[in-house]
Amino acid sequence: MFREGFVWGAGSSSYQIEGAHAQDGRGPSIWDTLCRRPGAVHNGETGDIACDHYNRSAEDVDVMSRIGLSAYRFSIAWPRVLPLGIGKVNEAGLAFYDRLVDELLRAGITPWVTLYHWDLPQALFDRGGWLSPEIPAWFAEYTRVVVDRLSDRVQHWITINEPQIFVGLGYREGKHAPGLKLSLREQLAAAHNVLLAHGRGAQVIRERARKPALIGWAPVGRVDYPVIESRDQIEAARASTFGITEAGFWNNTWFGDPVCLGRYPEDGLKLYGTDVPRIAKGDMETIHQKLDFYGVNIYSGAPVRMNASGKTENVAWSPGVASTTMRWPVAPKALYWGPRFLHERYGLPIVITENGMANADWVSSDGCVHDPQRIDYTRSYLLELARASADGVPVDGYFHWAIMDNFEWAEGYKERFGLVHVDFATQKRTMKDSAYWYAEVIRTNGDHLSDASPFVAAASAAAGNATVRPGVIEAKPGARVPVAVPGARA
Ligand code: IFM
Repeated sequence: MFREGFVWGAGSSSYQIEGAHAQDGRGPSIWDTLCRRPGAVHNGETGDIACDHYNRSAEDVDVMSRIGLSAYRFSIAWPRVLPLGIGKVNEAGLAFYDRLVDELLRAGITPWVTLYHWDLPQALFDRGGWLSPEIPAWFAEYTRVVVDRLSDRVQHWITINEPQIFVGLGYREGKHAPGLKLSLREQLAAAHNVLLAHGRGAQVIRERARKPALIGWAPVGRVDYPVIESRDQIEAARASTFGITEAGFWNNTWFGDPVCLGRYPEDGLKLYGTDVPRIAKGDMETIHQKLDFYGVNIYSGAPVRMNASGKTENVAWSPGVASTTMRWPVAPKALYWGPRFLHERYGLPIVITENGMANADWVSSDGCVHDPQRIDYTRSYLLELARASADGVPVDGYFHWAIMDNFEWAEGYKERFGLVHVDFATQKRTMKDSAYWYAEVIRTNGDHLSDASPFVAAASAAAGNATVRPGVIEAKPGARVPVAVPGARA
């Protein structure tokens, strides 16, 4: 179903789980600032404490080990390492990531490091943030500090997470940090600087990494998929997936084409017109660095159909369609068509860097967290990913979002995405049924997906009935298949 050595992971990001916002010299980020703006975040919640992962990483790695993860994706907090964004390095901050990497490696879990997952140092925002032409150089300096420290052990690097979202929600809609509503011209200038930062970061990793580096990024993937899988309907869905039809950022190609093809897409250039930023000589070469995998975050998708007059239209969801507590429709086919379209356009192996769902989970009276919806969601998405793999798409890995419940940005703590439940009052971790189920999927390299009614078994495993799923709870890190190197296939 999945090739040997497939990477089975889960992910997180620094501001969403670390807490310890003022500990050991960490500087403030734009999210610390936004959280203090009245009305910006649900219930006025903040990431000050979050999952307190900064002080509990050993316990958290232990849980990852029990699930049997072959890889863990986490991000580095730029302001923890460089409190002012550039200049003086905070040794205690770097030492935290040193420890975390060592703990992971000891547990047989491969670290996948994301350099930027939205917590820009406030000091850099005060100097212009993503609008400053200096930010690619700032990002290169930060990357150098991290790579020099961790690349003797870390080989998997993700430069930037979801540029579409942090530029779109942060600089266009004002819902995410830094909470701005700027003109399209300014939004596009910020986006161009993000792309340049990605390129500079990739260059630094390639030049300085002490072990062979595997570099990718993690944009979000908008997926329009065909309801009828005929040749012309597939082409219509592909065109729609890659088209830029509105002056926002909910698209793939404004970001993916420069990174992978070295040019902005024609339809975007036409639509954005005079708002397109000045492209200096050498910019596109900087942005267009060789990547080893195309990471992509996919949660949902949209069914489309070409009508009799040749126009592609969205097919309306039926009333009451299955959806998550974020109200994102459950659309497993996105995990077939997304990877396939992206691989066919960009020619890179695919890694699903995020996929998962928010659910109304709580600790039941039996002490377990029963989340059959998450099991069903993940199972149906993974079956589609397996289909993509069987059809020849080189899919190298899957990272469930998230390893544990965490701070869901403007939604605060009300949306739970984790495989592991976190009681934010006590910091108690409880593996959800889905974590036991995922452990079995990992242990069988996906064969367990063919069990069409895994819910009862997962619940029993959660309740400690080890006879139902022997080996799951006690799964030892050393017993798993070694992590494959994406791209090595060629
Ligand atoms: O929690 C976020 C993550 O930080 C970025 N991708 C989407 C997730 C769910 O909204």
